[in-house]
Amino acid sequence: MIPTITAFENSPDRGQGQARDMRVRWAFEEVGQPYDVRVVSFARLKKAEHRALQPFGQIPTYEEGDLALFESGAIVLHIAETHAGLLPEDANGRARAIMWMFAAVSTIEPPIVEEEMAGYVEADKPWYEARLPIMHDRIRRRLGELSLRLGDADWLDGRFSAGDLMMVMVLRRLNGSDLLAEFPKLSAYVARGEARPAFQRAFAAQLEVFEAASKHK
Ligand code: GTB
Repeated sequence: MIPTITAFENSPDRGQGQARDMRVRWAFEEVGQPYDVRVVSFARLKKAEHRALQPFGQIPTYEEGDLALFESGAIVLHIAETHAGLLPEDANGRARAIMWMFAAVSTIEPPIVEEEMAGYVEADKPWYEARLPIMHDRIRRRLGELSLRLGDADWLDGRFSAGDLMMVMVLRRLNGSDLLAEFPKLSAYVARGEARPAFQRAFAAQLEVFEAASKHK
C-alpha cells in the first residue's frame, strides 16, 4: 500500500524545503518508497477532520492502511524501521542513529526555532534587540558542540542514517543566516546532505507543489 502524507498547499517558504513534510519526503526517497501527497490549506489544517490525524492542526501526517501518524521525527523513524537504508543493521548502531534523531529535534532545533519565532512575533517589542544576541549565542553554543563532535567525518556516526537526515534538516533552518557559515564543517555537512540524489528528488517534488499553487492564483 502506498502511504499518503500531508503537506502545505501553499508553503510560506515558497518551496525552499523548510516545511517539515520535506523530512518525510527525503526519507521516502532514500529508501525508494513511493508516496502520495494530500495538500492541505491553512484553513483545513484547523478543521476537526485534520485534527483527528494531527491534534495540533499541523503538517505532516502519515497514513498507511490502519496506521496514522503525526510528528515528522516519528514518521521518519517509522519509515527507517520498516525499510532498509536509513538505520544500521546492528542494534547498537541503530540505537545511536535514533539518538542523533532525538538530538536534532530536542537539542539542536529548539534554540533555532525560538530565534525564528521571536523574529515573527517579538520583532516589534522593546526587548527584542537585547534578546537577539542571547538567542544567537545559544544557537552558536550548540553548533560549536555539534561541529566538534562531527569533526572531519562525513556523517555523525559512520554511514548516512536517519540521524543525519533529521540533523541536516534542522540545520537547514539556518540557511540564509550567517550563523551556519561560522561553522564550515557544519556548512559542508549540510551541503553533503543536500547533494544526495534522494534529497534533490524530495526538494523538487515539494517545490512543484508550491509552483503549481502559484500558477493557480
Ligand atoms: N513537531 C512537529 C513535527 O515535527 O511534525 C511540528 C510540525 C510543524 O511545525 N508543522 C508546521 C505547521 O503545520 C509546518 S513545518 N504549521 C502550521 C500551523 O501550526 O498552523 C514548520 C515550518 C513552516 C514554515 C516554514 N517556512 O516557511 O520557512 C518553516 C517551518
